[in-house]
Order: sequence, then C-alpha cells, then structure tokens
Amino acid sequence: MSTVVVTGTQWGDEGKGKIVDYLAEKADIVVRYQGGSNAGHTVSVDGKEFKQRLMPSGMLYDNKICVIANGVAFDPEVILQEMEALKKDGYSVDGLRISNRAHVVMPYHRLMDGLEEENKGDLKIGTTKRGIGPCYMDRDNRIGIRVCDLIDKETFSEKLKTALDVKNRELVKLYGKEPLSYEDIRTEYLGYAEKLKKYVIDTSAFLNKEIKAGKKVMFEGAQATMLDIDHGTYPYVTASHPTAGGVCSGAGVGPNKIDKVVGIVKAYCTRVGEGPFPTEQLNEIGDKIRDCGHEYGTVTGRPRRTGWLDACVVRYAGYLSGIDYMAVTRLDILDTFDEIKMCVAYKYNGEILDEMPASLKVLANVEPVYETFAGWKTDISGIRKYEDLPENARKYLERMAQVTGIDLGFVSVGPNRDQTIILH
Ligand code: 2SA
Ligand code: GDP
Ligand code: MG
Repeated sequence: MSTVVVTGTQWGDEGKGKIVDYLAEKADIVVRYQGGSNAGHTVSVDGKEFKQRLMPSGMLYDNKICVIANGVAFDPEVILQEMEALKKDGYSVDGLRISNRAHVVMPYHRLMDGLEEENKGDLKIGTTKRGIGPCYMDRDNRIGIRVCDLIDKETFSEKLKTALDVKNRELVKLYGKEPLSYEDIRTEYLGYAEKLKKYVIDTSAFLNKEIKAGKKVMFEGAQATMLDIDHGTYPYVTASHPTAGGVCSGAGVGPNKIDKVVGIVKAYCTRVGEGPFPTEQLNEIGDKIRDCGHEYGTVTGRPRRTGWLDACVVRYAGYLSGIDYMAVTRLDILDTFDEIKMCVAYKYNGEILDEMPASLKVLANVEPVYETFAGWKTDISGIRKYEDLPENARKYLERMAQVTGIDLGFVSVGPNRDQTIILH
C-alpha cells in the first residue's frame, strides 16, 4: 500500500473507524477529506472505546501524522475537545495538521442547521445539527471563513463582521430570533485560533510532497456513498462527497496518486435520518438487528434504522468509487440469525432495474428481490482465518462478492483490531 482510500458503501456507520485504525498501523499519514463533526467513528483499543468525530482515526497510534484537509467542515471547538480527551488518555496530538484552506464551522451554522430542519417540517433531512450543511453553503456562497482567516486576527475580525451581518439579518427576519453577539464570537474563536495555529499548514502541498517521497497515506472517508451530495439519495444526503472522488478536491491530490480503494460494507444495513431505504425491516427482524448490533448514532444517540444487506447499493458504490476490495464488517452480529437475506436486485412495476434509480419516488417504491441464506448459528468472533469461518458464512460472503462484482479483502468479526480476517 502507498495510498489507500477507505470509503463507506452504504449509509454510514459501516465501521470505517475500526478498519481505518486497523490499516493505519501500516500508514504514515491518515487524512480526513470531507464531512466534519457529523461523523462518529468508533475505534476499540484493548477493550476501550474511542469515539472520534473530527480527529482522524489514526491518532490512536504513536508517530502518525493525522491531517484534517481542506474539504473538511472544521469545528475548532470539537477538535480542541477531542485533543484534550486524547491527551487525558495519554496520547500525543503533536501529529495533527490542519489545512489552512478548510472552512470553519461557526456558531450560526449550528444554529441554522437546527432552524432549517424545524422549518422543513415533514420534509426535514434528519441532520446531525452540527452545522455541516450551512458551513458548506457559506463556502459555496463564497462568504465562508477559512482556517487561514481564523488565525489572522485582522482578517477574521473583518470576515466575521460581514458574515454575521448577513446571518443576524436572517436570524431576526426569517426566524424571529435574537441576533448573535459579534464580540462574543470573536473572542471565543480568536481563543481557539491561538490554541490551534501551530497545527495549521498547507496540507495539500504537504501531502503531495510526502506521497512523492514514498510515504504511505490513508484517506479516511466519513458518512458514505448513499449520503453523497451528488450520488446519494438526494436531498436526504450530507453536503459533501464521501465517495473516493472526494479525495481529489477534499485533500488536493490528483487521481493518479490513489493506489487502492477499500469499500466498507456492513454485513447488513443501517441508516440514520430520513430518506428511502429499500431493505428496511420495520418489524421484529429490524429490532433484532438493532438490539444485537447496538445500532444507535455515535454522535446523536439516535436509534438507527435497520435492514438486510442491499447488494444493489454496494454494487453502485463499487463503480462510483472504483472499489478494489470490500472490508465486510459486523458479520458477527448475524451469528444468532436462523436465516439471513440479501437484496440482489430491484423490481419496479414488475421489471428488474439495471441501475440505481435517481428518482426517490422510484427508489422508495422498488421491490427488493431477496435471496435467503441459512444462518451459521455459531460465535465467529474468535475466528481469524477465512477457511475457519462456518460454511454458511462463507456462502453469504461469496455471494456478496459475486453480486457486487467486488473482491473480498477483509472480514471483521468484532470491534477490536485483532478481530480481523485478511483475504488478500
Ligand atoms: P448532516 O448532519 O447534514 O451531515 O446530515 C445529513 C444526512 O447525513 C446523515 N449523516 C450520518 N449518517 C450516519 N452516521 C453519521 N454519523 C453519526 C454516527 C451520526 C449520529 O456515526 O452515528 O450520531 O447520529 C452521519 N452524519 C451525517 C444524517 O443522518 C442525515 O441523513
Ligand atoms: P463508522 O462511522 O463507519 O466508523 O462506524 P461507527 O463507529 O459509527 O459504528 C460502527 C460500530 O461497530 C462501532 O461501535 C465499532 O466499534 C463497531 N464495529 C466495527 N467493526 C465491527 C465488527 O466487525 N463487529 C462488531 N461487533 N462491531 C464492530
Ligand atoms: Mg459513524
């Protein structure tokens, strides 16, 4: 491996944190390239759980450089909290590098995220309310504040004034709220800038130099394919590009610098937030998946929606991101099921669909075509070799590879680093 992208193939929470942490052992640099503190990546080290929202999952090793690249919606308050928590647990954060071009999440972004959701009523997206969408909106509207502005007192003071004038007008006129205080925000954010400025660099220049020098770089996707702003179930998506293509713009590296793409596939499927989910099980099967898998939001604690694996979604993710290998996670969660289903195609108006429908009206009304597999009814969490997996588990995995057209690279049978089976 010299550069590898790790991307989610479903609706997030596939276990990207665990696989990034596992692969990070061999990497020199781990990079977040999109999203922000809406992510919730869990890493278990020696039985202790770390939940990272913004910090790259490589931080739990010594001597790794962890980069927050330009494509990230950067919340200084959250990163400082995460740095403190890591330091308390005895980890060094000296390897952190923050892009001078990343856009800063401001208090009005978090506020607007909540207000816009309320305003949408039944059409709400179910966001994490971390200000991610509004931060990217300001970037695209060209009134955003970047990290290079934050660490320059004069520029920050001017930019904040301009942006806050606009935001306060909206808050008062559109939402009937009190305006936010310029002085309070200025003081708070200049305090963050003071603490963070020593970590700020031009991360794309840095990454390109390091790649040229032969360093091993891993790009850690957050959220997932079906939440991609262009390719996901729009408008029920996040405001960035979790697909592998997002690395090029989000970290400032050329496509010819990417060697391998690993797609993370949860052995079943979950979604948080609104929007269509063809294989959702609103019944005792869905409840059992949620109970066995403890499927609750890492950031918000929301119960996740649950269902069977949708191989149509994984196949779609495969070509969108050019996935070389799948890392199938949480196979152990299915240990007690008598039978397991996999959606292998969609039917709409009696016809098999060849491609993922763009229209949500169609996607919400497709009929999943299921294949049924006998369960293995064995605890697989201690297995470390593929051939030692029960035959029924291997049949399920091999059919998954066949239907999606993607090779199996890893199978994860538990949250810990060592609970990983390597196939290639
Ligand atoms: P946002 O906040 O603007 O990005 O929300 C837009 C949609 O994207 C979904 N989304 C997520 N889906 C799964 N996991 C995410 N991270 C956390 C986790 C979520 C949590 O790891 O559990 O704690 O609830 C994540 N982040 C964004 C979101 O549900 C909306 O559908
Ligand atoms: P991410 O957002 O994709 O990083 O995933 P989350 O951290 O939100 O959710 C995945 C959860 O599954 C975390 O609690 C992980 O510790 C856990 N996990 C990852 N892989 C496995 C696995 O193979 N088996 C089990 N039982 N848990 C796993
Ligand atoms: Mg998550």
